[in-house]
Amino acid sequence: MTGADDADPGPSWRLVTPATSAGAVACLELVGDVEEAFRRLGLAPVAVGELRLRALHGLDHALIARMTPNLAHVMPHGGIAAVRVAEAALHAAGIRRLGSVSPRIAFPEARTWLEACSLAWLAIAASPDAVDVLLDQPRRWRSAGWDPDAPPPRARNQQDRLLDRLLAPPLIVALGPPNVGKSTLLNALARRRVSIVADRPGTTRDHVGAMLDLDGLTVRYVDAPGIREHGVDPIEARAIATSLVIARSADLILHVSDHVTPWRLPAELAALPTLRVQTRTDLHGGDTDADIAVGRMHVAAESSATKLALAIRQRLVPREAALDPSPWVLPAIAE
Ligand SMILES: Nc1nc2c(ncn2[C@@H]2O[C@H](COP(=O)(O)OP(=O)(O)OP(=O)(O)O)[C@@H](O)[C@H]2O)c(=O)[nH]1
Ligand SMILES: [Mg+2]
Repeated sequence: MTGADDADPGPSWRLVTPATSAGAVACLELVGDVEEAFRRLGLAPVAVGELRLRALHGLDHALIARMTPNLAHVMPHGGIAAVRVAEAALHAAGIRRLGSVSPRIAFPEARTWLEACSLAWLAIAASPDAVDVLLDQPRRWRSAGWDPDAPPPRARNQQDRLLDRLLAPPLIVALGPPNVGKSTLLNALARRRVSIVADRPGTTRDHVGAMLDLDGLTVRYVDAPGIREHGVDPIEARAIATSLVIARSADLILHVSDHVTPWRLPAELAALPTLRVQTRTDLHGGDTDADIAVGRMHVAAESSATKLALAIRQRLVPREAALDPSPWVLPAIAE
């Protein structure tokens, strides 16, 4: 890992908070020659360890936190337009934009390289369950006799890649024939009405996406239109085709059908990890070869939704993987 300011002593910056969604406060990180950055931005200096409110180019006020000689956080209001204006001011001041910053620079409070990497991932990890696992890494590395300031002594393995799903949300796509309760499943998992439900085939015309917390694992969930060949207009046919393309990159396909509507996954998806979900067991009874059977599903149906959430979570990041005391070789943070 190299510090962003190793090669170039001039100031640079990166956006820490997301560029495409609004928040109460945004965070822009100044790296390198921070004094020079303040001067170019027309800001009065802020000493190391100080937190100051400063007018930013007459357009907003920003809290400025100066952590170290070569690191400061500039925190204006977090509206998308406000951040764009701040970005334009940095650009006009000739301050170079970076994709990311070495964790050792971004987290000066970290005592080791591993601690810095864990904190860097903690700042952007998607799942609540990532917190405990990341914070436990220094202890796990010590128990394994690994040096927290040296590259890990083994390559990343399958277990590491499973845990990566706590950092970036895995993709789940629910596929099945029309009118078997796919959208009802999404609403029950989300505990709110995200997708329209009706007792008629073709209710979901285009795919519906949602971020869900399934027992501590954050996932990207896509509810697809019912897959059918007959009685489909060209728009629905395109929506079905798009869902099948999205499904090709799924980490898990939910193969959803009820007892009276047998259905096969399209051949091109057959090799993907699949959880077979049988729905509407209260109407049509149970089956034998499904991985999980659910019935009486509706938004308030806690027990079936909890059972399904646990089953999905277990397929994607088994509890045992998170609790396994062996160290996690974290993915590299792009620099
Ligand atoms: N009795 C009962 N009805 C259910 C259950 N789950 C869904 N339904 C009903 O089944 C019908 C179809 O549900 P949807 O969730 O819209 O089905 P879908 O698979 O999304 O349908 P398409 O979007 O058309 O593919 C609705 O009337 C639901 O209320 C269940 O567990 N029990
Ligand atoms: Mg639907």
